[in-house]
Amino acid sequence: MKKSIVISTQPTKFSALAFKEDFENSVKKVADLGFDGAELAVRNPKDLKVDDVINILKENNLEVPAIGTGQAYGEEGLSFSDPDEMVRKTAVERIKDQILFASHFDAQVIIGLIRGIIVENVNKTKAEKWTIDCLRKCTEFAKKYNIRLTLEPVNRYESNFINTLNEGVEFIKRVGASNLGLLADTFHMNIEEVSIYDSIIQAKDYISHVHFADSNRWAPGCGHLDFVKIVQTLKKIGYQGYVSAEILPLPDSDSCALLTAETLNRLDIR
Ligand code: LER
Ligand code: MN
Repeated sequence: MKKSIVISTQPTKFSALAFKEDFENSVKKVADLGFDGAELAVRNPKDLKVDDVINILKENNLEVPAIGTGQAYGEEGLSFSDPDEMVRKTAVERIKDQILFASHFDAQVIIGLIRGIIVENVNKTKAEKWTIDCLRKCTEFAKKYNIRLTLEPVNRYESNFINTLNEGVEFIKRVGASNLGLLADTFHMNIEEVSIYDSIIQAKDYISHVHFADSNRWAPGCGHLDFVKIVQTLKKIGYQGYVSAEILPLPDSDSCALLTAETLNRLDIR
């Protein structure tokens, strides 16, 4: 397993980001702390100087395991389950741009909050079908660039569908794309799963990326989750990908990143 932490390439209102200001400086700090990679949270790749981003990561010897895409939902309302066809189409176009951006790093593209919520008076079956159609369009496009997408179950307070790992697996089966995996986020799992460990084991063939945050979304080690057991379970299923800290910048960015690095080293993530 390898370790990373999420850095936003621009300021944003999404709170669970250790770093969201001064991109270059944040990348340097993450490299100095010994992380193997930096997951990038990107609102719109078209707003970025892509060559500069590539160079900064290269100079600091950091991989990019995944690209987070939720800001397009949080800040622009783009989503795969919106009743408005134009909104869904724009969401798909945005993810295609994210796939092109991800292809510079061989990163996975996260489908988390961008799936949206099933809004009032919309039939659930219909909204799921729209979401599946969008996911099929994106996975087809991603195949041309050898890029994987990773579907993230999130807790009930952030979306009203795909909340558990098992619901994620069932959804992935319905999409039927070989390049769609599952993202297991310990913060959401703590709210939704009966057993974090059993659900990891049951979803073992699908998990392609992992987000780490403690029960309070602080750095791992700052809440009441049993990360020793979580890591043991990930090792048991033979997970060899990244664990990426998606955490609140508390008490401040530098301290939460340091706490994360210390905990992940103690847990022998390598
Ligand atoms: C949102 O809470 C989250 O965990 C993100 O990774 C989803 O895009
Ligand atoms: Mn997450």
